[in-house]
Amino acid sequence: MSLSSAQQSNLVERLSAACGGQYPAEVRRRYYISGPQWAAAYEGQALFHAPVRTPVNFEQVIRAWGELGISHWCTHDTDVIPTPDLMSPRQEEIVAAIGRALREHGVRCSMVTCETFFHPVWVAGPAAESPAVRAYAVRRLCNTIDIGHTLGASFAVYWPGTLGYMFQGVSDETEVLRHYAAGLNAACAHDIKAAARHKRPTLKHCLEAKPFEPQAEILLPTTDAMLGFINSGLLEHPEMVGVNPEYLHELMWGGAPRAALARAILAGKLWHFDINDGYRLKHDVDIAVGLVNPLDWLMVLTLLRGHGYQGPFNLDYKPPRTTSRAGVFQFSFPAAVDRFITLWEMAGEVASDPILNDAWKALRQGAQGLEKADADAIAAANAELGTLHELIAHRIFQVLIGQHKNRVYAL
Ligand code: GLT
Ligand code: MN
Ligand code: MN
Repeated sequence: MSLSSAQQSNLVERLSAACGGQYPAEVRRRYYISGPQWAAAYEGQALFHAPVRTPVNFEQVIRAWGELGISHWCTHDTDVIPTPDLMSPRQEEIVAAIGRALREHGVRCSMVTCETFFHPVWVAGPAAESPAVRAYAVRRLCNTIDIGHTLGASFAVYWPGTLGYMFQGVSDETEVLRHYAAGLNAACAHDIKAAARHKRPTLKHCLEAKPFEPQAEILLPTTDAMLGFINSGLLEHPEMVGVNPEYLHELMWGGAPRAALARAILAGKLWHFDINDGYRLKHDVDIAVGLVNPLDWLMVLTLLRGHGYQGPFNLDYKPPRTTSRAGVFQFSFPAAVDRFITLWEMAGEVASDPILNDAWKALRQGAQGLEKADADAIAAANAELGTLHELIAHRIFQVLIGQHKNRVYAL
């Protein structure tokens, strides 16, 4: 028996009532969650994939965020302004219309980002050999900053995309990185003036790394590389520049996202965070947060809670191609938001769990009175305490599945 299109929609509606997100919009609005224009508008296209969903515009996305309780919206310049209209009177009209839509639907713009990877002008990257390309890149960066201030954004994100190469020897890596730094320096200098003009603080400029794609080799492939670059001496305003790690991008190179985030926290540079999920050493599949690695996500959020992370959680995931246009708003985004909120609250339970706190405290204290002891004596005195490592892992799994609150299973 085949289901008609209307029957299929009814079925999806019925099932998404059970698993498509349950929290009221007012609850969702308490969290600093942002939804990107490009994520909602993604039509399913890729190198081997034709688009499967119809286009949506910023009015539709901002309205959906308002209804769902996704408090913030963010965008690339060209997600909303066609390239030929950038820096033209048409841009002003579009930006004004975005401002009206945000006000009407009670959504705020958190972040703007400059697309420096899609249009043919960027074939040789945003820091290309050609001075004309680089001068154009600077105009685009400055323009994006102006749009950000006009819309009330606090962050600018830079994913350098094609900053890398297909063939060695075409360019000198040190020179490309100097060019890239010059672009950021121009952006920061412009921001200082733009912020004064708008009587606002400067934006927080956040670098986002991705280890593979769209070049064969990437010059700044990890968040650690970005942190090194910020402190390389090439930036004129390193204090204005931080990082926007993406969970999956750290996993893609085989790293531990929680450890990468810890290093950014220590550097005082964890300002913005792209939340999603996926698999190690694979493509940038941008699956919704927690669908692949829920335990790891619980631990990531425990770390961020413990360090008082205050920045946005940006839903940089792509609803899969198999999800219909209606499904994107009906359950894909609400379910992702609610899973994030659930994991965040569970992270609070991990942090305050009495059993875990007993174990952590005992481990931190360690065996006492061993100031003058030798290696064997120290090892022997701590031998039983080491057992707590595994116990902690068992307990955290219990929190993940609700057993710490006496959830039981049919046996
Ligand atoms: C692109 C990339 C994302 C970045 C976006 C911001 S563009 O989709 O894969 O991870 O966050 O430029
Ligand atoms: Mn991202
Ligand atoms: Mn990604």
